[in-house]
Amino acid sequence: MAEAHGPPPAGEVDGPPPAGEVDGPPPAGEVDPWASFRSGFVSVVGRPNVGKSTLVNRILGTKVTITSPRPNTTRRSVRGVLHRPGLQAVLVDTPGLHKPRSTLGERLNDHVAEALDEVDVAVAVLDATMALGPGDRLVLQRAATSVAEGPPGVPDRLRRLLVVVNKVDVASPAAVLRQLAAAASTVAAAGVPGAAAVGPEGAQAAAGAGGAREPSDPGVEYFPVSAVTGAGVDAVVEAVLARLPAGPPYFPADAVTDVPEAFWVAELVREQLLAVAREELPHAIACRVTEWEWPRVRVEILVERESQKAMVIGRGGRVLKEVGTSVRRQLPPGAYLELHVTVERRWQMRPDRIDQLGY
Ligand SMILES: Nc1nc2c(ncn2[C@@H]2O[C@H](COP(=O)(O)OP(=O)(O)OP(=O)(O)O)[C@@H](O)[C@H]2O)c(=O)[nH]1
Ligand SMILES: [Mg+2]
Repeated sequence: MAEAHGPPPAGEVDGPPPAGEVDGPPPAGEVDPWASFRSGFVSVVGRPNVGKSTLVNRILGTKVTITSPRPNTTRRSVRGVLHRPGLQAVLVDTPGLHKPRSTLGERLNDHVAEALDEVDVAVAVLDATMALGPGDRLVLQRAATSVAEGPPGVPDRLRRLLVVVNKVDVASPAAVLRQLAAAASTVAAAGVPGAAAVGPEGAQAAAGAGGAREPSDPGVEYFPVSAVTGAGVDAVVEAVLARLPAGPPYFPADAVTDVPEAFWVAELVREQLLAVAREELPHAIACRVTEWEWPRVRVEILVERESQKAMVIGRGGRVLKEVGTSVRRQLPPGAYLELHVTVERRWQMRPDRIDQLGY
């Protein structure tokens, strides 16, 4: 990536202003400027490594969240804002829901639960190349329950669940069909009110051009897509936008993400390290900006063992050097990165350390 994508400089976006307060409420008697505006939070959930972050970046057309072939790459919810005339969708990329083996893992799952709380649209992502497993079923169940729970009085609440079968570029059509059908049966079996109307036939209909469903089916829609090639993604975007409820913009018109610049730089460093990492190393790595005197930025890289430190540095510092070069390419010109590797045993078990890292 040749130019800096992603968030604006630190401090410019401090998260969304309270609903309705973007330009202040209209004085009594005046027309509400946001009366016909529609907006909402769209949480993208799924097992680790199914392609959630790749999909979010693809939908936004810019990189706001890091991706890698390693599971549990995303460690906190990242919000990216999709602007359309009269519409604003806040896409929430979440960590992969998994069986936690550390305090960090529990924290990641907590982020998923939070993102599904009071969500406007839930996008459950599955990997077409892997048979539907217990983890996927849990994701579908949680997402279906979440959209079915609220808000009260909204008809067709399950319409707010979109199921995406991703990686169709590397899966056989038969595998894609199987996954769509398995997802639909799971949703139907989830015991969520309204879900029974969705059957495998609805999912089979969806296997054609993106997002088709039975005309009589009031519920969930299914989308075969490739987040990498972009195939089928437009249909997901259309479906998301069509489901946004009435509401004011949550972010200013020029906001792309709520990720602070310092966190973003640390994430870019971690992304490059994940690209070269092996075995147990991905989970052991954490990055944090410890000094920010732009253009000089100091990033601390945490690992859990001396042997991992050696891997991250590489022979003669080769790995660190490559990482620095790749990250600098994605930052504004002139950035000077200082990368320091520190060993800290069991940091993944320490809530205070996890807080400090921003996960
Ligand atoms: N072939 C193919 N690969 C994909 C597709 N989408 C994502 N990937 C790859 O799958 C891997 C995981 O992608 P991510 O977007 O990081 O997955 P994630 O679901 O965000 O993973 P976690 O953050 O770990 O939960 C990366 O190597 C991606 O390049 C796709 O549509 N096709
Ligand atoms: Mg991710």
